[in-house]
Amino acid sequence: MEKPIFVLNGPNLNRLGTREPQIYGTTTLAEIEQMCRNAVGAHPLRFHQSNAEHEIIGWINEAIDGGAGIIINAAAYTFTSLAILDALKMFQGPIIELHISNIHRREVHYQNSFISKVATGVIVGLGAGGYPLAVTAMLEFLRGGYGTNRHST
Ligand code: CA2
Repeated sequence: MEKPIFVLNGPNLNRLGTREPQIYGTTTLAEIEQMCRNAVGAHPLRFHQSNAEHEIIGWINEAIDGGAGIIINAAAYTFTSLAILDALKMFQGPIIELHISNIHRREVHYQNSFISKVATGVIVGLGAGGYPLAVTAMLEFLRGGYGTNRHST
């Protein structure tokens, strides 16, 4: 059995599609999950969302024990959570950080991502469409197509 790819979503992303469509679009998280499942094909996929830091850390721990790769939109925890950073540091496989909006053109408190310190690659500003792109890129990483190192630099 192949190891699953984990797609992890942080606080408030359960509300996607319900407000601020000019920033976050109109696609719901359930629709994003389906987009990821369409993109991943036969490879196993775990898709989760939580508003609780400890639950996200629990899934990262599961990935450490038996996951192929992690795609993570940690939402506001991106900029606050050393605990999530510490957990990701223990993961040996590729990590793709993802944001629906382009965090780099937003307010100053969205500028310093802890997760970028350990991410193999980053996708920002492509809306919900960033998720299937991240899944496709992850499959390519796992195939060794972008080199076998966890870090692309
Ligand atoms: O652009 C992203 O994906 C973000 O990770 C979303 C986070 C924000 O803190 C990051 O800076 C960028 C916020 C998610 C808020 O969730 C919403 C859900 C529904 C409607 C509006 C926001």
